[in-house]
This record gives sequence, C-alpha cells and structure tokens, in this order.
Amino acid sequence: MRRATLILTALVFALPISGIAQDKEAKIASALSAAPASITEGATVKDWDQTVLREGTNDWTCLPDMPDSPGNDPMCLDEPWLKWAHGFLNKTDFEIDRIGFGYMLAGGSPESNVDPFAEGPTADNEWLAEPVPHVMMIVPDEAMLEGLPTTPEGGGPWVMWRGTPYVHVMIPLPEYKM
Ligand SMILES: [Cu+2]
Repeated sequence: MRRATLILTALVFALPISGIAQDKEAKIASALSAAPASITEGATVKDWDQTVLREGTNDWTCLPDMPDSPGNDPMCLDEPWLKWAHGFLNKTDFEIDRIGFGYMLAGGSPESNVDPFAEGPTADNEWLAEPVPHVMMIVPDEAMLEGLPTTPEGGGPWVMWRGTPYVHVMIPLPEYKM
C-alpha cells in the first residue's frame, strides 16, 4: 500500500515533466530520421518554431516531421536549403549563392510537382500522391537545370516547382533503408 502510494505520487509528479522530455526526444528522433548518420551525428536539431532542441557541431540543421502536413516529412538541410525553407515558409525573397542539399530520407508529404502551395490534386497540378525517400538539390540559377527531366516518371532525378522561386531537383532514393 505504502509502496503503491509512493509509486502513484512519483507518477503524478513525473508525468508532466517526462511528457515534455518525451515530446522533445520524439522530435529529435524524428528529425534525425531524415538523413544518414554522417550528417545527423553533428547536426543541430531545431523545431519548426526555431527552438533549438539539440546543439550541433556541423553545418547541418535537422527538423522533425511538420505537424500540420499530412505526410512524414522530417528533413536535414544545409545552409542554402535553410535559406530556402525560411523564404518558403515566410513567403519572403531569398538568394541562393551555391549548390545546396537537403535530405528527406523518411519520405515527405503528398504535393503538387508544379504548384508549391497546392493542397490537393487538380486536373493539371501533377499531384505526387506517394512520397519517396529523397535528396533535394538547389542551385543558384534555374537556367542550370535546363534540359533535366521535369517529372518523376523516368525514375530518376527531376526538376520540381519549375519556374517558381522554390525550384529544385528531386533525387528519389526508393530503396533507401536507414
Ligand atoms: Cu523534399
């Protein structure tokens, strides 16, 4: 009885704190599932509101699954991609001055291949219903991507969101296993 009371008291006091800690640990685990260990080992982990969940030692930043998107879309981004994400989320201008890579090895959310802000399929927005693990590449100038495939049908890399500030190359890794 006494022991039970003690355990109960411990639980009541421990739960709110461990709930937050678990949430933080879950977010870190989600973020780190986006890239290989060589990237994630030293990566900074941030939440989408910019809260630092874990300090890092390299130039990579990993973010957990976005809570309001339908798919599982944690990502590890380098500095050019962070600029991209900031511009995309805040709809502000940004300039890319070197090639950048982003890892999304957990997959992503269904999205349009041509309309960055589409929320569902339409007759002509090339809806991609089944996200696959992928690496993303951005370049300083869209002209560098001239001649590359613009749809995933061929099974290799393709240019997504062409003609928009968010244009990038999607490099699918369908067989990738962590
Ligand atoms: Cu992606």
